[in-house]
Amino acid sequence: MSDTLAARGRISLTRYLIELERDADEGAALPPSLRLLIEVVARACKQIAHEVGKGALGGVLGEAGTGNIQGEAQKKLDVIANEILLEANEWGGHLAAMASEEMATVFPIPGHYPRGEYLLLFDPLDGSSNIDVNVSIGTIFSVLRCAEGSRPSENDFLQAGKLQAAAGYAVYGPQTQLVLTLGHGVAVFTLDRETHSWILTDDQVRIPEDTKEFAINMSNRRHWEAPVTRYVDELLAGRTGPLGKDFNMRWIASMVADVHRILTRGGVFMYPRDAREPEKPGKLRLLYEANPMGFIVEQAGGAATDGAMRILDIEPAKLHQRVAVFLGSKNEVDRITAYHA
Ligand code: AHM
Ligand code: MG
Repeated sequence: MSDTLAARGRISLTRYLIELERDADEGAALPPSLRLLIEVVARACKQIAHEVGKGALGGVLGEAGTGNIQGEAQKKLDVIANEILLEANEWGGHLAAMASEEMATVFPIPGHYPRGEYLLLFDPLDGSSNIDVNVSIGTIFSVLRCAEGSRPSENDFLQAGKLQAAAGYAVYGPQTQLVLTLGHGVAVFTLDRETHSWILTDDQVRIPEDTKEFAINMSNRRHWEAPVTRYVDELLAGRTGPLGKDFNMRWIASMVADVHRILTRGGVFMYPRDAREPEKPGKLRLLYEANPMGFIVEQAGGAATDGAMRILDIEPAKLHQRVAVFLGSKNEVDRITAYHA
């Protein structure tokens, strides 16, 4: 730990990014407009954290009374967080357009603001079912480059996850943390609630290759496909089964919180496709959830697949495309992927 950047003193997110911007050595310097983008998203996440923290006192709990494109009922905080991210990001000149899990179509930057070279995608409030019960929730974001030229359309967003310029999430839990990758590892910042600044607390995040912990919503067992049932049965068989060791289970029902635990101490997260909605391959969204989380997990030494292929290699066909997700400790993700073969 003593050799990490985080251990060398209080390094703010701004300083961390400025140092990456100056880092011309490896030809991998962070472009100033991408730095601005990350700073703006991080500032918006602080504002969302503030709204989340108000709870019943701020009237932010409960249903919004509207539905999103996925046919899911929106919570008030889904809508509030979406608005915060749009307002924070529309005027800075760093973006060409945005897309959100909570909006039917893409949001082009209004014509009276300068247009930048990036596309921002987000799940403004992940883990919505946990809002009202005061369990960790988060914001997930992904950054793509935009082809130059005409007004961006949905097509511009349909890029494989391996092309992401950056990805991250904020987790609103006992601590508020921001996890970020720019393609050179994963850094974690903790919100200092006294100074309201993001301070680097880990820049050497590594997911152990082996694990004894898994995460899946077991209530869907009867709807799973055979490889998933086989694998989970083996996990449950523990020491006396083919895997030869006991496994523990956690399921928070906030992907951000489950992934955050896996980044911290390892584990395997699964949201398989199942027979409940046969036309939809899984619950989670490729562009707002699976791609950014897949990028982060790989950058921390883990793996992410849909059972058949690497998440980051999937060519998206639709903005709100869904996908099966297996991610986390490499050896277990490899095993479940092999079971699908
Ligand atoms: P959301 O973005 O509407 O909150 O939905 C995504 C969430 C994930 O965070 C979580 O892993 C999953 O849905 C939980 O689903 P379930 O309630 O089926 O267990
Ligand atoms: Mg979500």
